[in-house]
Amino acid sequence: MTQTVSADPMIDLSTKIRGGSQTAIARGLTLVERRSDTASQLLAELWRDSGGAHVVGITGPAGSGKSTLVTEVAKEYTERGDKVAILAVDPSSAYSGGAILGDRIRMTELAENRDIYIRSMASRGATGGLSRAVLDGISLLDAAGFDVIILETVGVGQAEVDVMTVAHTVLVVSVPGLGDDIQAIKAGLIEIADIHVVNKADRPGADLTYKQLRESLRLAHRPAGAWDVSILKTTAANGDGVSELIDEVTQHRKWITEHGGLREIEKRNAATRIRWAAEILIAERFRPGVAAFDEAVEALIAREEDPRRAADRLLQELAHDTTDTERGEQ
Ligand SMILES: Nc1nc2c(ncn2[C@@H]2O[C@H](COP(=O)(O)OP(=O)(O)OP(=O)(O)O)[C@@H](O)[C@H]2O)c(=O)[nH]1
Ligand SMILES: [Mg+2]
Repeated sequence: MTQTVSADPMIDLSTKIRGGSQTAIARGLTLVERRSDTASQLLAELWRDSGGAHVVGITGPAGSGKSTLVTEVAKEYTERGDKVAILAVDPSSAYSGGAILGDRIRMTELAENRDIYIRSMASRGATGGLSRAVLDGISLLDAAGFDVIILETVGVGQAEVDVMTVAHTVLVVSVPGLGDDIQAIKAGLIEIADIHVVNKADRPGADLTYKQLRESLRLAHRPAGAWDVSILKTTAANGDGVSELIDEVTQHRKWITEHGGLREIEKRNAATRIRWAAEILIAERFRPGVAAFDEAVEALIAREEDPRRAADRLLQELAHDTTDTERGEQ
């Protein structure tokens, strides 16, 4: 049924996205970013076809070479036969100018490569809103057939940590010479890394940064049987270490697949999706102007009903409505 082309524009768009059309993907991501109603319909169409991609998150301080590294990583993946999507996320609109500039340069470099798709997503206010757009964006790109989706965030802060929770493998980039301490440790990023990358390994001090990271990992409490967090050196500027980094990401993917970690992330993401979908359903019905809701408001004021009972009753009515709608559609 999902394969049929119909008059429904969302089914039509989802078919094109599944076929890998870059124009359709861009349109879909714009809908997702705007969080429009049509985006939910589109994602419903695509849901069954998503779930196969490996999501790699990459974060680290500004200027550490994330974009350069991601570009090299993406190119190397395509040489290995994989299709790669890059989602550059900017949780803080204050930095978006720089990110957009960097991405323009990169987009030009990668424009020739049909196996790489690149897109920026900026914050539209609420952090929660951004996480949602990111998760939906990932599902869309996944359904579009990308094998690897790289999620890149600018800067180091709580918003980056939040965004990274959706990734299967998290890379944290450090660079030599940013001070006595490693930025990642200061920013509390050490806990979220599956793989540490010391980029700009061509610069003096790379060995010291490496040793500091190794020491902090040694001191960190690691639960028994947990993934052995690795530290790799790269020089994104010339591609050194990129191949080894991809091997390590592949190794991590294999490890979490075998040890239940992947399933844990999938469970967490699925739970989030259901809660979000429920929130949308409720927000649509639990608002002034919806007859049943207005009646409940009056009943509460008249002390004929208590809030909990009213909410319960409205939820049950909502459940009946939804079931009816679904039957009607089939
Ligand atoms: N020497 C050296 N310079 C590098 C390396 N990787 C990146 N750079 C340079 O570092 C600068 C910043 O690189 P970006 O890739 O834009 O860094 P970023 O982390 O994406 O920066 P933001 O998006 O602003 O956070 C650029 O001038 C790069 O050319 C490297 O391995 N060695
Ligand atoms: Mg960048």
